[in-house]
Amino acid sequence: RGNKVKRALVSVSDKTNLVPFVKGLVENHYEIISTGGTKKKLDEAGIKTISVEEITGFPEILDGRVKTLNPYIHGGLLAERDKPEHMKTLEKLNIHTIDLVCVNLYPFKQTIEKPNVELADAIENIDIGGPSLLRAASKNYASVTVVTDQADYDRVLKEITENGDTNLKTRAELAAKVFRTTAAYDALIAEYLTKQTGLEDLEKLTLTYDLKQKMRYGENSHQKAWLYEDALPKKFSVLQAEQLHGKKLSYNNIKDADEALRAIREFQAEPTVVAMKHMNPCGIGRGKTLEEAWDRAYEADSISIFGGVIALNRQVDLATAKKMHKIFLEIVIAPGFDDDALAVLEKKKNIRLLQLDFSHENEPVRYETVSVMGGLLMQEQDVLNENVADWKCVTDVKPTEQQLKTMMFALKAVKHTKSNAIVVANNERTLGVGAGQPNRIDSAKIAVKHAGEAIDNTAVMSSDAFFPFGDCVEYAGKHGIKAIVQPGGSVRDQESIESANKYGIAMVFTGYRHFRH
Ligand code: 93A
Repeated sequence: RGNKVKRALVSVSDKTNLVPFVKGLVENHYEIISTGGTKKKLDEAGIKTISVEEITGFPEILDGRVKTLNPYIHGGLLAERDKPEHMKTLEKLNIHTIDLVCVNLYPFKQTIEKPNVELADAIENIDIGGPSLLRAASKNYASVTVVTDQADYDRVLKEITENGDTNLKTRAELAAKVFRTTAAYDALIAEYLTKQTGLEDLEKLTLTYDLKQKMRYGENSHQKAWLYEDALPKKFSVLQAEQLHGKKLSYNNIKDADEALRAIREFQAEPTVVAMKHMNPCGIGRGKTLEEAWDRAYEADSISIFGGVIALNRQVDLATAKKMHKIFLEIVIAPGFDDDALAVLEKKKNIRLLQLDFSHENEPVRYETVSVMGGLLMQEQDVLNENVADWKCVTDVKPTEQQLKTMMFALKAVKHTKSNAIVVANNERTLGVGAGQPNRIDSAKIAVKHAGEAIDNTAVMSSDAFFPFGDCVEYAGKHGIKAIVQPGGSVRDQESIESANKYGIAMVFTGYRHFRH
């Protein structure tokens, strides 16, 4: 392949583990070409190198913006070794083939992650020459070995040492990795610059995610699964939680814990506990203390909470920990744990204990995506903050202050329940949660039935969407519900209003639907 003397071009921003790798190449009789900083580093390690200028006969110009962008370099990379015309051209122009490229790129991500980064700094860290080297070498992987990941240094060196060269399969794999790397690199630049200009309705969506964990399995044990994290991680995320105890999170754990976090951040003013089960809250309780909030979340559904994912919005104390310890829980996630509380909870081998900085709970996470077969849906998150002052009472009886407060609580709960969602709650906790029924009346029946004897004149009902008929209100009235909060907007709203008036129910319309499918 090409000239007899093998050449490697080395130009790296991150110089970790570089020296032993290049030493190995030299031992295998490679000549090394390198750029400014890389050459300096190799010189210091006593490795003889050729500067790019010596190859190109052209100096590095424009503060290094143009270093390796030159036909003496790119000709040596791109020439097809088995095409006589290509090789004749190289010979005629005195261009030497390059057999290996080792490049990693300007640290664009690290630059934009710096707080208050200047646009000029970000732009200077857009690497142009590096991706060009990588892409040229990758395109010609038939003959050229390309290394961009330090994790591949050993593997490449081993093959060269043992066989005199890398094998074709390895080169193909490395080339594919390069295109993933440069694609993600460009995607992040695109995201950053798009944010600067604030455009929506983009004709291309370029999201970039990094592998965080290969999961043991997906939703079921026969499904393979992977966890990817935003290239620019968000702080209020289960992916950023510190795991203090227990086995690795499973695929379902991550979904449930995420849902629990989405719900818990709705309740910031008071100590609150959310118990999430299969993506629905089975109990939400609040109180003057965390322990009281736990008692209430537990009491809300003391059976379903088994195997639940618990999110608490205050540091877990001993009293609360002792109570949680009594039952089987999958995950406890909280802003912190007192030492003695942790010691109690840690007695169970399998419980997963996660600590997360709640100071970022209002961090805007604007968009969310779900996959459909053959595509992706994207939307803004439902982070709408309802305001009691905007609600409209539509019944003869007006809600009391206390009822309005309870309605808000019940509304926040129903927002995180799968549609069709109906919640019955008092001011302390959920009493019944009706989730995911294709018919709203069935969700209402489940919620009311579950609340049962606990329904007194403080109980309210919330609905994530309007009532299509009068039947839900009728049913609520028959079972003693005294206040209802719902979006309104059905052509048959009047039926519901009449039922409410018949039972002396105070009903408000919020004007906002909160489907969660
Ligand atoms: O400024 S560049 O876009 N122009 C170039 O021609 C060029 N050639 C290599 N950046 C360029 N590089 C990058 O320089 C490499 O991708 C690498 O990240 C960095 C190594 O520079 P140094 O050897 O001076 O530390």
